[in-house]
Amino acid sequence: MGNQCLFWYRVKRKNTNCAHNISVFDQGIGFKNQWYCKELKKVSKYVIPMPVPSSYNDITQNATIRDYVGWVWYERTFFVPARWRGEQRVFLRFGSANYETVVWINGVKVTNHSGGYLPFVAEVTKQLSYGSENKVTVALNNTLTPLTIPQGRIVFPNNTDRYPPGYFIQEYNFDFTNYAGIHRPVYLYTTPRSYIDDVTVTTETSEDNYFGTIRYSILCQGCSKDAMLYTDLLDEDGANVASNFGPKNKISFKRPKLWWPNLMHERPGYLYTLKIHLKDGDVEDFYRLKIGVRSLSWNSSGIFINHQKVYFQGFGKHEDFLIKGRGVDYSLIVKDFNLINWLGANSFRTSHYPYAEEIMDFADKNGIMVIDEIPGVGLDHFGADLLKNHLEAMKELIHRDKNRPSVVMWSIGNEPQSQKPEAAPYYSQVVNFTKLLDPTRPVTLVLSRGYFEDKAAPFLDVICFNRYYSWYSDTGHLELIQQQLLNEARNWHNKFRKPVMMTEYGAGSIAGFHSDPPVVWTEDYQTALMKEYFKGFDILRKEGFFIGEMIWNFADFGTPQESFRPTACMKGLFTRDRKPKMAAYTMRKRYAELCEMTGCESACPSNL
Ligand code: GCB
Repeated sequence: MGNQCLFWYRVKRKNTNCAHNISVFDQGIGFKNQWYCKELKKVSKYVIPMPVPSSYNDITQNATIRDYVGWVWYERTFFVPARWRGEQRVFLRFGSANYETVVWINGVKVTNHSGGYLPFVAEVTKQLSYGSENKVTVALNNTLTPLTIPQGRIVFPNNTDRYPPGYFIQEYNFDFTNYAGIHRPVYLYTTPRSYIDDVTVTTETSEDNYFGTIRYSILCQGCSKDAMLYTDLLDEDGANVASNFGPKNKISFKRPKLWWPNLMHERPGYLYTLKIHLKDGDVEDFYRLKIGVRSLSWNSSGIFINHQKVYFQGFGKHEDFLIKGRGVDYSLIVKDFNLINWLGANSFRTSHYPYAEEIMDFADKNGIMVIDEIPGVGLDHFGADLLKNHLEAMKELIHRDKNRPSVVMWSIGNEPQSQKPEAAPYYSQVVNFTKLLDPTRPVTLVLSRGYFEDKAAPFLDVICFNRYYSWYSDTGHLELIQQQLLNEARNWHNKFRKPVMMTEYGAGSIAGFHSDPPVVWTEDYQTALMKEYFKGFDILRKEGFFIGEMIWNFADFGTPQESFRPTACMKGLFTRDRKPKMAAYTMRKRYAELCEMTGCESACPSNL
């Protein structure tokens, strides 16, 4: 099955004037009537073509589909060649689908998954018909509840004067559109009977970076005890650098070509290939994994890569674009990395959920450091059931991204109600669990409550905080930014003795709006505000504990309709369709100057 395939898609019920007066209680109809055993177009006339990968929200002219909450059904047929029968195993893999997914092959349930942003896979060897047509059916539900990650709730207003019976709304604690659909590629792939299922790699370098060490551990499925594993390390030209064997071992070698972040070296993002060869009787399997050799460490005032202190200059992003919503778009990925380079950034945060693997591959290759965040955004209560789902999401994320050199920090969430006493045991458990799975990376949680009330900071390695001085507070008063920024950043550090970075600051601007002196929503105000922050950042950086600045946001992005949002969140350096605002030029200049101050001079844009 190709990855740009066309699914047939059906919403449970056709258009009513408002999406929200569909009752949530009769949404089991597709399950009750076993739609997975039928052809969708035979059970309903409301079947429309729907691309995959894509969000379904903005594909049609129908506001009901845009705002739909509940189960939708996808199906498509595909041909499996006869030569696939027999000696191999076949798997079906979804890059992601938001949020609850159930999958059938030829009417037989093969898997279900909760969570909107991480992959899931099912073995389908036995369910497929070889040498003939097959059918995959997917039921997908985007409803967010107090137990999903992220949280949401379905609210039934009880004012019958204002709302019809059964009317409900989906609420959630974040401002980006909760796009729904099969967002990432769907693949059918094969493996031999016994195969290499997983590899875990960690790397380190000696103090002087003269020696590099790669430790690996290989998980083999279906292998006999006589199975042999051979590992070769290949450089970017395919030349063999070193070899070893066995399921768990290390490779040490001299003069490694290190993985450096952009701006810290003239050749950032160097990747080796770890080529693993399994030989189990007459069965052979090969697995090629791109790896970067780097060391990563941290202390109370900084993060160090290859023993050099890092200063983050980047932004928060979103997976967001016109028409496709959150669907993977290869052209957009390459465009965004061109813009990241043009800006002279060295990092971004995957606000507020894990991004597609295709994006992460580019970050690895381009030396862009990533703060890898799970969708724990805006959590406002902290029970055991939620914790279970939170840990599961963490586990899936680390499983997916553990070998990526670009991932330099795990973020276990964004802006929770961390002043609540229950936040302390909750986040202490999430941090402990994360460290158990991966002790090699620092852990953060992006905070928005005050340093004086926050209960989660003691467990974190790095304090990341978001603040909108002179935008959400003291609107229009640019003259207050420096004082407020300096006080708050210093207080975080003085109280917790950890490195501090600002992961969100910014202002909305409507491209083309200007005024002098600046007023809010103009491009002039957005840039004037940024320049005030820059002054504060420069002072803080010299104090030693302040390790980075990430503006909100890389580009404007889609939000639910709100009277204070002029069609989207407008805090982007770029418009939603990637046209630079004044702020993009201001940032480009800032990042070039910062590189001269903190980066490797010969790697700065002006010297390349
Ligand atoms: C925040 C959130 C981010 C929002 C931003 C805003 O603090 O973390 O998701 O988009 O504010 O623009 O309000």
